[in-house]
Amino acid sequence: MILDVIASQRLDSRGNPTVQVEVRTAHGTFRSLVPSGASTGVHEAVELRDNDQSKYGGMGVLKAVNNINEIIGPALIKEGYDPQHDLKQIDGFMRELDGTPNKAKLGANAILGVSMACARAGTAAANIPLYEFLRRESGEESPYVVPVPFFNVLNGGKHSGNGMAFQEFMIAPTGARTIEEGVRMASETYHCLKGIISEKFGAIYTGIGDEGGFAPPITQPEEALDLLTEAVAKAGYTDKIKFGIDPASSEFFDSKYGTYDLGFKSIPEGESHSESVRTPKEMMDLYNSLMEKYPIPLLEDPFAEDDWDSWTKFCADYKEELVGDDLLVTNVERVRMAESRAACNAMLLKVNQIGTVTEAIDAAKLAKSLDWGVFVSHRSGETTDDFIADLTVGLGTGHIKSGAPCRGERVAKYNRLMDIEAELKGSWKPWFYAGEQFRKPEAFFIG
Ligand code: 2PG
Ligand code: MG
Repeated sequence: MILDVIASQRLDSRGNPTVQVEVRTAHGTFRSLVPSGASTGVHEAVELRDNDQSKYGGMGVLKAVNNINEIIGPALIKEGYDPQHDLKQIDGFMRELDGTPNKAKLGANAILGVSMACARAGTAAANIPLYEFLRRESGEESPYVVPVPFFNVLNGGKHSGNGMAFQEFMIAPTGARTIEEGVRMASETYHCLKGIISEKFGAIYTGIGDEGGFAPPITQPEEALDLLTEAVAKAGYTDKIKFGIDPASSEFFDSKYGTYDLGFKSIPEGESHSESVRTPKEMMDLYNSLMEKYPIPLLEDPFAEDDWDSWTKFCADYKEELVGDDLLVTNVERVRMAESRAACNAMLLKVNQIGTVTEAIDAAKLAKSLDWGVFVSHRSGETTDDFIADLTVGLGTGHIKSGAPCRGERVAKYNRLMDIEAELKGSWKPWFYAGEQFRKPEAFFIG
């Protein structure tokens, strides 16, 4: 039984307000903190902001906080839900209470905070770890999978101030045997990268972007991948660390002309675009040439959220993992649309894109049933809440991205994953580190 629900306004990793929720039951008080994106998809559930310019530049979340304290909390307590068994009903009830298709009335940031805190309350009542609770919620039965972490070590796009259009260049220790080893490999590579950047561009360029990655003065994807190649070699992990890219291309798509502007961060004054405008065909050629030259088993959002034709064309003979983020927004309806158009072969999972834990689980289950990969993700505006680490293990998705191996809100997730791995090691439970099988970890076990 829920005894109390208390929401407060706190800060996220960008220094913007976010929602904190505390749910009290007979088993204790359970807290959640809600993340927030910068390169948000237009089809995402609505994050309610106060728009009161006199406070926090309009970014306050007191409306969402009040919606919890005055509407959601009292209604949930009255219904008498039991978080241990009723998480799906709790989420469904909040959805109905909101009444809009995108949680615009009460705010997805309000609803998600309550949903996450209720999951933790249910976990405590069941006296099991959170990943175990979420595993039960999702009906997962295969062996436990410790995911491959994808570390975003070079930040561009909306996440940094350099001229790089592509948002994320990630390193993935697929050749590690455990996540503990993978984290060490990534951390060592990260420090090698810092040294290389310092040498090439000067120490002033070792400052970091929103997700803890470096943001040196580069503009071309090849420059980024060459830096990564050099850092990986210097650390001694060639062939053991692979790369992932998230251009987050919705951010530089011009829907009027159907083109992509790779110079969108440095458009000359008075102009509407830079000199680096590319057609979808040119983007496809660019991606294909990068794939040929570097080990890149994962590409996310290479095309904009509604540029369906390009997705479909590119996916047709694409062998690696093609992840839909803005395209799918963790929404079962968008996943079905993408399936019918054969637009991608993996789903990015961000809990705040859809706004409840059980809807995110449903989207992951649907994606898995289509034989797609599922890639769990943080947001660029994060908190120290490590919920998604447990979610990844609970769902057995095989991979997660949580930024660089640096900054408290990023490493909170990696540290929690190492705790989970240590716990699994000391248990009777069958488990493995996803490694090269991060796309479809079940295949590892089936053989
Ligand atoms: C993304 C994310 C997370 P944001 O595009 O995948 O890395 O960025 O949270 O800004 O949408
Ligand atoms: Mg993305």
